[in-house]
Amino acid sequence: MNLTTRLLQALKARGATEIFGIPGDFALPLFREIERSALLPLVTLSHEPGVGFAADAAARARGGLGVAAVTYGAGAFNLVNTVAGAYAERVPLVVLSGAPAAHEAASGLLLHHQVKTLDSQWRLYEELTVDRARLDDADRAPERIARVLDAALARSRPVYLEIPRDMPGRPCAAVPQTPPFVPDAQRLAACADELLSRLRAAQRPVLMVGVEIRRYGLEARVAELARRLGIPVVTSFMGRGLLAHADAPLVGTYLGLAGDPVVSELVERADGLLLLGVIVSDTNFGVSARRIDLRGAIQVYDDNVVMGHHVYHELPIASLVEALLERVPALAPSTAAYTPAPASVAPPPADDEPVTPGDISAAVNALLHEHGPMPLASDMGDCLFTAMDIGHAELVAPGYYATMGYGVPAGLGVQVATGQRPIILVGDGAFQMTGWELGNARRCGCDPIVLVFNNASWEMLRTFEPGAHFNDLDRWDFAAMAAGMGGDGHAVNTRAELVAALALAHATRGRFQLLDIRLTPGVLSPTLARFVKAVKRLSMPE
Ligand code: TPW
Ligand code: MG
Repeated sequence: MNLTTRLLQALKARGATEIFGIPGDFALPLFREIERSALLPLVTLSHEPGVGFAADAAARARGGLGVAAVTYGAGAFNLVNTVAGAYAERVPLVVLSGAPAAHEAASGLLLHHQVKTLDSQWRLYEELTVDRARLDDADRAPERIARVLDAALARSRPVYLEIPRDMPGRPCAAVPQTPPFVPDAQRLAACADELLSRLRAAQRPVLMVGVEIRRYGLEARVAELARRLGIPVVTSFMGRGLLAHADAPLVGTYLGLAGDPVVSELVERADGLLLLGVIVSDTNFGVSARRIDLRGAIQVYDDNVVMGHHVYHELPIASLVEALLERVPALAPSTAAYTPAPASVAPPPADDEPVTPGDISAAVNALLHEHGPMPLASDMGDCLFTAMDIGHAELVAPGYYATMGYGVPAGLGVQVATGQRPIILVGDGAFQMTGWELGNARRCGCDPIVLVFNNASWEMLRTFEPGAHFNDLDRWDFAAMAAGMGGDGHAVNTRAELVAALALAHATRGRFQLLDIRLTPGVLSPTLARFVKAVKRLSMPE
């Protein structure tokens, strides 16, 4: 077997179900072997940012590795922002890049796609990945591939493999399995005991879950732990959608002043706040009414556990959760003192009023209530805050890194990897960046429902810079473009049209359905309106 076959087997064994990519001459031999081996389907898109976002969302939605394959230089540099986002948001994304062969590198000529040196790309990726290897030696390739892919999974961050173009067809041995890391048993025991005694001493303990519990496949175990401990659970902003299908005492999502006051009160008044896999970022904690004393909290993140002045290193979250479960017997669950208010499921009135973002969340809530859950993929913009007003659905979104352009390719990634039809939420500005990837939906076997928040504006920026003209966009006719890309477009101006178009879109399978929802600039979702008010209040001196 050759190097590509061995690589694909190793990717598959680590959860990958497809490869997103765009070829180039340095990557042609790799793509040729990928296609010939037929081990993993190759899904080509139009632009490398789409490739990166789709692979990232595939990994988030199904677990295991996401894979993006590109050519050297122009391809790999085009991918950079998406890998940065995956690093920031803890996604095990594997970048496969073609590269010049060793004899070409020695030719003395500058090679096309080269920047400063032939290593410029490698050095740039050092900043974006937790491990890297150049597969320029078929004998050493198996052990390098194992080390790099297992680092991606263990640390839940991107990695980089550079494959010189004379290598993909070389004979190669099988890729070994890396034995799982076993943490120090005494340290693990001491940490679990201390953590539990702190929680038991608390009058008002709260468990906040973040993205790590999804990345490490721990949702069911964490739900079990929460039930046994009998403590209320909230998700972070970025963790929205976690535990959506688990039986956990889930109260809601913590959004500080922008969110449900019951949840905010619970978190901000907690005297034993356990942050399990939560990224302690401004998007998760920036708009708190009362500053949360993180030194009083228990933070489990990135293989470290921090409690007060005690720090336990090299304790993977999965081991810790198991150690806690061993110590907390499966007793009758304590009284569930907190029951979230059921989300309203009434659709907006079918009248001739203009649509607001709040009408969109209401319409989606009604749709999901009637027809069952669908995963959401959201871009950055008011659409992401609208997603917070949609009942507890699975969600992939760039909640912390906050890059635009994620929504449409992420929706394709979700459907390719899980087979589930998604609802994509995207602003007009973000659609202008990567919306064209919808033209690939038919070929990928995808038929997402795409809700374009068309407010002719970079509205989120306008809220902070109200006087500026540079945030104005033209009013693009996205509905008219859909047919040219192989989908159906629906222009939506009124609430009656919104309800009707959403029902029709849901009933129509096999083609993407784009609702071009014309919004009035300046009209925000309820959550974004509260968020803006909170940011202005917090940044304003008394
Ligand atoms: C890759 C900065 C954050 S939000 C925003 C910009 C330009 C406006 C988004 O406009 P859109 O949505 O999509 O029409 P809405 O609801 O606000 O009208 N470049 C990148 N990422 C980010 N985050 C920016 C710029 C930004
Ligand atoms: Mg907009």
